[in-house]
Amino acid sequence: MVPGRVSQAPLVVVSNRLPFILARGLDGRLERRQSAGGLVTAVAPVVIECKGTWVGWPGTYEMRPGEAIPESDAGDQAPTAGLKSSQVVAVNVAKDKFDAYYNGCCNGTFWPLFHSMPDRAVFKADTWNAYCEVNEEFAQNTLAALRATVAKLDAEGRVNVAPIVWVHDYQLLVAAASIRKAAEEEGLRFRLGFFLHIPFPSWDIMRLFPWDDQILQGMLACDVVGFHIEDYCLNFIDCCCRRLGCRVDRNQMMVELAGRTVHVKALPIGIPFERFVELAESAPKVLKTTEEKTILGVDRLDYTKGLVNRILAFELLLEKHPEHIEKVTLLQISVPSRTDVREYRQLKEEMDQLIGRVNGRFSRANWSPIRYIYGCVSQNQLAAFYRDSAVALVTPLRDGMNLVAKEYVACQIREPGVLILSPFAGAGGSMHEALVVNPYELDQVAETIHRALSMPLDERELRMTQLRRRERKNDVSRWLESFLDAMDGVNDETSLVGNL
Ligand code: ADQ
Repeated sequence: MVPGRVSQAPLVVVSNRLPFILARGLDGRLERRQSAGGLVTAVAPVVIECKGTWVGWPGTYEMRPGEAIPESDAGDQAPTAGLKSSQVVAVNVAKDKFDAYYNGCCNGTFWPLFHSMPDRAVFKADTWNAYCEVNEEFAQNTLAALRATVAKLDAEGRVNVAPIVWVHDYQLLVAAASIRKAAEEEGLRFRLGFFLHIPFPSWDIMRLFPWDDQILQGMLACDVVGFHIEDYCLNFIDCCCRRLGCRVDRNQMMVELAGRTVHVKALPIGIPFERFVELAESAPKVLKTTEEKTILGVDRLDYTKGLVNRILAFELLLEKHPEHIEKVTLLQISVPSRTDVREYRQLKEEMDQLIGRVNGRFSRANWSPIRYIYGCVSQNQLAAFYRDSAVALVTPLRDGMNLVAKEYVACQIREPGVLILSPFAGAGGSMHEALVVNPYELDQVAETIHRALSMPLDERELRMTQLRRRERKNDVSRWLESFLDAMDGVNDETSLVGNL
């Protein structure tokens, strides 16, 4: 929560998905189903308190025109329980169009491109058109919410308060352009912010996308554009300069377009740290109490997470250091993701085969090297896995931030384990006390696991204490506060004009 300020300006949050999923129950009525995640946990209470609105896709194609969003059930414990149906706007899109937008453009084009894997990206005019159309539908729904918000503020006599519209992530890169244009024409008061949860690539990668100028213009329609780390900010500023010819200030991180100044901010996301500590304190043991050590991996099953390399590196460890056989297990927990997309189904098959091969090669009568859970685990179980694992392997090939690294650290409440982290995750830039390892260098990964498994307690404690201190301080509430601070700075007189 961000005390003392949330009542000042209502927030209109716009994200691809609503903070809960709607589904039809057995009685045919729509019901809310909880969807977990740090973002929802942090942002929903603020939207509730400032009487704001959440605009997003409801997770179903079955909503009938005009059908009401259900209120939450009595006794609902979810962070969204206090979010009234009047505070929720469901963006309904026909299945074919949504499929072209979401599976086609968002996950087939932008996901790989923004993770600097252009060979996996598909560039197609029809999925891009669907993307623009769906963004336009989000924009129109957001405008309706903004009009209602301004009218309410006027009725309350709060005529100086400008609502904050906060657009999230790579699914909605161009929505802000329509929101600004219409809102300005109608004379609505508003401030417009954007946050990208994935990396922003260099100009060399971005320029491969045939309509890159529209992406940049869409993002520049905001007053504040936020990224996890400074590298992504600088990539964005560079693209604006080279593609659109904008005047930019790399020190102040500002971009000027058509006389308007856009503030570019590094706003590293955190986790609800204390919640993970509480979970770790109360969660019952889930791992066997033996001498065996567990190395843990927790990821969505996604090719950016470096899962194949991770298994190969673990195989190499067993080959080069057979003393770990029967002493160490790799527990890989992979939540199914984007199973409608071919590449994700192929990755699932590749993982199944690879894990089968390694287990076939090294298993003994009472021990297998890899335990593999393909599914979601509860927050309680997750906290126990984190707490009781000797090593966490967080080795993405590229990742905007990576929350798993932070959650692992939060759960180290007893004898601390060791975090092994890729420098290609946003988190790699600040979690300095982790063992940093290049996931492409398999030998090095294997040696680093070996080092982690034999690290003395005092070194583990020293590293973990510092990691925990930093993550506790920079938790998700602080991220939210920094974003709201940045939005409050929008009305300052700072401008690029005269600064260059
Ligand atoms: P993701 O790519 O989804 O997020 P990440 O940051 O690691 O990646 O978050 C995953 C979340 O899912 C974690 O909170 C984790 O606990 C949970 N999770 C993963 N596997 C699970 C399982 N099997 N069961 C239960 N829970 C599981 C995107 C970007 C990231 C960025 C975040 C937030 O890709 O780089 O850090 O958004 O901005």
